[in-house]
Amino acid sequence: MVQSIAWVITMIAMGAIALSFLWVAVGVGNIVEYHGVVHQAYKLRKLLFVILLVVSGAVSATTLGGLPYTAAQGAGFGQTQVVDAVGARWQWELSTDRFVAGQPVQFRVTSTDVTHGFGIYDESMRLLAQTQAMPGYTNVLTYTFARPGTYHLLCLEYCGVAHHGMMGEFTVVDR
Ligand SMILES: [Cu+2]
Repeated sequence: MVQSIAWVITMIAMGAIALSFLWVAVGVGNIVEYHGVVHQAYKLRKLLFVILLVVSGAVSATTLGGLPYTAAQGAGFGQTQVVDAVGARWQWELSTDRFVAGQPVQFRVTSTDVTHGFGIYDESMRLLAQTQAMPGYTNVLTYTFARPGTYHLLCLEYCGVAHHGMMGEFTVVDR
């Protein structure tokens, strides 16, 4: 749903840019007085700047709350399940691979060699959450699985020849 809205907005914006290029291309032969054009352009620029401020301010204010970070922190029901997740070429190692649905899981993600991308996917291979697995550093990612099932881990950062095979999985059970 959000993706299709973003798609439509992108297409409209790209259409507007294409039209403005077309407008410039068509009018390329017209010779006009410089000062008049500059004055008009500056006025238009001010107007566009105000529109940009209003639109981006409104979009930021209404969408920032939808970031997964906020959701993860707010999902404080039940006991947090803590798991160490270690990436190493080319596999994932989890200290636990069984979690309870509806209770937050705190992934403590790191790597033993190079930087990997720790991506959590559901059964239909939809990306749910991700963070980086970095050597010498632990990233904490909290996610609450709403439904029981088998979830998949994929590496999201190219890490060598067998990167595509760097997969893992875990199970979420009903409480
Ligand atoms: Cu990789």
